[in-house]
Amino acid sequence: MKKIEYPKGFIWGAATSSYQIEGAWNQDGKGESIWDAASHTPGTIKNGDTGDVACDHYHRYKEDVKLMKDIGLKAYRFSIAWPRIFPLGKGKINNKGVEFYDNLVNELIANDIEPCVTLYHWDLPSELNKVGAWESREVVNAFVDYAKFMFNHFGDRVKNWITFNEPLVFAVWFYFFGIYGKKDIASGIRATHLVNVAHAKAIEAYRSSGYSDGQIGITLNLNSIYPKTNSSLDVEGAKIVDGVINRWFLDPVFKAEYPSDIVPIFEKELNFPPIPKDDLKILEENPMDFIGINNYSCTRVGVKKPEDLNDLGKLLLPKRPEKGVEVSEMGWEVYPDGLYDLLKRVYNDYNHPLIYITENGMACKDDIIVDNIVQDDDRLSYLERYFEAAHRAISDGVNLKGYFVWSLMDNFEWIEGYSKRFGIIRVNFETQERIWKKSALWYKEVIRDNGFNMKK
Ligand code: GCO
Repeated sequence: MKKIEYPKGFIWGAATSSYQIEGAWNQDGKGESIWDAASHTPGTIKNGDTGDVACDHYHRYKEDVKLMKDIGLKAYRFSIAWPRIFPLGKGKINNKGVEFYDNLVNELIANDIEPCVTLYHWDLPSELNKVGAWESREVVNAFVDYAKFMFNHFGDRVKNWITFNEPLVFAVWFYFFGIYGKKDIASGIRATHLVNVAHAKAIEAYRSSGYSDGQIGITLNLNSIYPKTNSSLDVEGAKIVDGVINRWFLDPVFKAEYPSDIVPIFEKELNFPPIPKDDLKILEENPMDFIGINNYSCTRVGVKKPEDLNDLGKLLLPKRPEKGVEVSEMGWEVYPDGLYDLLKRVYNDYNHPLIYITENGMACKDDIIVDNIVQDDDRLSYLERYFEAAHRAISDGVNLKGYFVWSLMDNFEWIEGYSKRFGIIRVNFETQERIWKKSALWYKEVIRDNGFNMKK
């Protein structure tokens, strides 16, 4: 048994996002988002599921905050549905939507739970999709106006802000899969740059909002990338994949530049245009306070033929792990050392930033309920091992200040609908009953003791 203790004041939290839990998709003046539109399009989501009701958190937020309090959470990461605040993306404000988040934030604070707000977790107002989504500077400006409103209205109570959640997913994969209405990866790669501009401009707006006692950052989904073998093809392939999924997102927000080995590939393959110098200047002048990392797994790259190195699609498309490898229900490899390597790497390569793990967790089969407790031993074991990996990184000097488990409760898992459960609290989607899982009971003890005894 190994005793693991975290630094004093370590922030233990849990995370969710608006579309995945709120429901009330068209209530109290909320506008339509691209996820309302997608889930209402037959054939898009598994089993025809939608987020129309989801966890009904919009009506049950008090009960949910009480659960957070019972678990002992120090912080709660959630996102704002932009079309609840600005139904058309810009212009007229919807006061009822603002009121909902006022109530939620006040309820959290009354329970000593620190609110951590993500401004954008994918539910773009549909009206802004009509003007070009993330390929359009009009949308960048609308985002900055929305952010300004949020800082001014909530800045007195909210001290932790995240501009964007996972640009790789919403600015690349969504274009690839057609969530904005067209399937075009080149558009997606171009969009990543405008997302970075929007991020930097939002930071600029935050700094001039007068609330200088808070912090603002971005959340990236990052993975450790490993070549399958030591062959030069695998090593070269892993370097390109790392460039595209990690450095392409880290370099601009930390160094105001794009990776020099990837730019020529994108220029050649995807017609990526030259980046305006003024945009890089905005990034340079508006550094962030912290980096949020979402990590669940790792990526292994094997390349068979030299010409495959030029085939981005082939290199990047996720492959099933080899037989015998431990995987989650999503098919993602369980590899805690990947998180350890990642934390060390980001810390060392990007000038020792302040880091939060803003998401980590596991989907697993957890249907067995004994004495009203869900028996999710696999998730508990996963969390224990990932927590230990994070602790090892802290012991090595990494400035990791907090850990947000994904997710507080089972919810709408995007195109997987309700078929995958990530919660530490079970949601019965028929009755909306919340049921504790073993992992939540264990997490409660970890938070209470600020550590745990590692079984192995
Ligand atoms: C993401 C999102 C979450 C997911 C979670 C599990 O990473 O896709 O931030 O909304 O639900 O990661 O897939």
